[in-house]
Formats: sequence, structure tokens, C-alpha cells
Amino acid sequence: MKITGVTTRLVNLPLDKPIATAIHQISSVGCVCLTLESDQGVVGESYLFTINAARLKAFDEMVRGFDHVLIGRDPHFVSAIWQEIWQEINPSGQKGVTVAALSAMDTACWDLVGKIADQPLHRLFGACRDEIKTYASGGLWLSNSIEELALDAQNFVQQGFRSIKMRVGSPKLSDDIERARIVREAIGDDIELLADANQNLGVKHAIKLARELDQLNIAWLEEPVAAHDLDGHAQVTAAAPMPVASGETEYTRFGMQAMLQAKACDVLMPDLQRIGGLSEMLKVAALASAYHVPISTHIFTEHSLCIAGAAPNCISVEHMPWFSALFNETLELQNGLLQIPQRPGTGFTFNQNTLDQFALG
Ligand code: SMN
Ligand code: MG
Repeated sequence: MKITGVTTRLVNLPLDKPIATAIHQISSVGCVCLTLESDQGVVGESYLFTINAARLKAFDEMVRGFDHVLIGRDPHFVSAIWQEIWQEINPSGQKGVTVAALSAMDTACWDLVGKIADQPLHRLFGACRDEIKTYASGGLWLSNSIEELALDAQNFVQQGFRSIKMRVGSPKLSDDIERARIVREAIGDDIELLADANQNLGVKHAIKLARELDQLNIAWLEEPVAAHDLDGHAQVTAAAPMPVASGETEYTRFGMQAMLQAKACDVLMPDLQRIGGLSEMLKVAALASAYHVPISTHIFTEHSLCIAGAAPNCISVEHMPWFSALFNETLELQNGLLQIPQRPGTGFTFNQNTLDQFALG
């Protein structure tokens, strides 16, 4: 089997309305949608994204710049392909846009491998489960009013979610507490509530916030301080009554190893685009397990399900609906659990109508 073509299509998917976290303003997600064509007729697909489609063409250029590594190759040699790209990006830096391109190539190769075997990827990786806990993440933004917060939260519960994530990280600690109190009141005591500060706090502020949020039974505090401040992360992790989750902003097993060694968090949150694709995600799950640290995947809901199905220490998958229009297939929630697809490859295929409709000129 050989890869015969590497093509990309750029789209810009608008959000229903602009939203904000403590550090992001987001009105759309721009995606580079990658297709690997093969001599067997089947294709391998993956995507990467940037907030508001910022500098998306640089990412596209980076992906297409590795076509010489892929064309003519057997996608089963995905480890060799990973290693060659890794070596090639050494002078440019093994983080950021280079690793995003590597991730996209790796995930698309695995999708091809699964499709040619006619098997879902979690079964090829070695399956451990067919469903996984999830939490609703596409709401409860810092830009939401108090009224919107309560409504969003109730809507998620009505949709069947048993866990939801709200954004915190406001400059005023009392604002975060008040907003969390409103959400807790709206959902009652039986629904799990998580809080994401998006790196916007100092260590002492974060510890104070953690202690107050604990009174509202917040089940994790995410990215309390700057992502690169591993020592600050470790201080918050040691002092916070609830688990600290972090890792979405780090790259590859090397970045994750540094976080684990620093005891920077209780739950590691690898992101498929930043980690180096499905190959590296599996390695990071194993690495974290050696530290007795669970993982919870960051966004990329559809394409992370095969990891959840194969990594015993994966405790949940973030449910982010921003990218669902890219796919013909839909996510399936049962009793608050996402079903891991039994379809071949990642189990998701690009919806060509969406790629046409939202094409970026
Ligand atoms: C987040 C995800 C994607 C874009 C901005 C912020 C957030 C999360 O940190 O974990 O969902
Ligand atoms: Mg986050």
C-alpha cells in the first residue's frame, strides 16, 4: 500500500457567537483539513486548527511541506515517517507549527491504516473500553453573563451530560466564585463541575481560588498559572484541595515528561495537535501511567476517542462541539458517556459539503 497524494483544504468555521476565555477571544476556528490518498482507494484524514484562522496558511504550508516524506510511502511505516519528520524539523524547532504538521501527518497515516484493515483504531492499538466519560466544554465562557451561565449549564444537563466545564481566571477572585456558585446552583449537587483558568492567575491567587472553589465541589482546576511555569504549577498542585489538570499547551513526550517530573499536575491533558499525533499520544499515556497520573484528552473530541479506547489511564475526553460540522458522523452520548466508534480508522470522515461551504479563500 502506498500514499499517492497529500492534499489540504482550508475552512473557517464560525462559532454561534464570539466567546472569550481568560486569555482568548474566539469567533471562529480555521482548520487545515488533510487528506492522504492511497493506491488502494481509501483515504486517511486529519485536521489541525488555529483560533480565528490566524496564520492558518503558515500551518498549511508546513503540512504540505512534508509531502515528500509521505508520497510513495506505506502508511504502516507510520513510526518511520514520524521519526523522519521529527528529524527534519529539528533546526526549525520541535514545538508549535512544526509539531502541528507532524501531528496531522501521523493521525492521517493511522486513519489510513485503520481503514485498510477495516478496523477501528482503538482495536488495533489494543482496546480497553468502548465508552468513556466526557464533559461538556462548549459553553460557560468568561464572556457569558450570569443569566447565560445558568442557561448553558441547564442545557448541558438536559442534553445528557453528567459533567461540565466552566471558565474562570477572572482578575477578581470574587467574580469567579460568584459565577461558580451560580452554575452549581443551576445544576445541583449531582453533576460534576470543572473549572479552567487558562493560565491567567498567579500562584497565590490560584491557591486561594482553589480553596474557595472546593466549597462548591469543583472537581478539577485547570491551567491555574502560566503553562511554562512548572514550579508554579507544582505549588498550586500541592496546595489545592482538588486535582489540578494541565498539559494542553505542552508538546510531545518531552514536554510531558518535564511536567510529570515537576509534579505540575494531577491530571495530564495532552492535545492531539500539540502532542505529535496519535502515535505520540499513546506514548504519552504510557509515560503518564508510569507516574500514576491519569490523562484526559484536550479538545479534538472525535479523533481522541480511539486513544480513550486504548489507554487504560485515560479518564475522560473533552466534549468540544466546534469541529463537529467537519464530519459526516456524529458523536454519540449515552448515559453521560461518549461511545467509541466501531467504524474503521478514527471512525470519522470529512463532510465535503462543509469543506465547500466554509472554504477559506
Ligand atoms: C480551550 C480550548 C480551546 C481553545 C481555547 C481554550 C480551553 C479548554 O483551554 O481546555 O477547553
Ligand atoms: Mg483548558
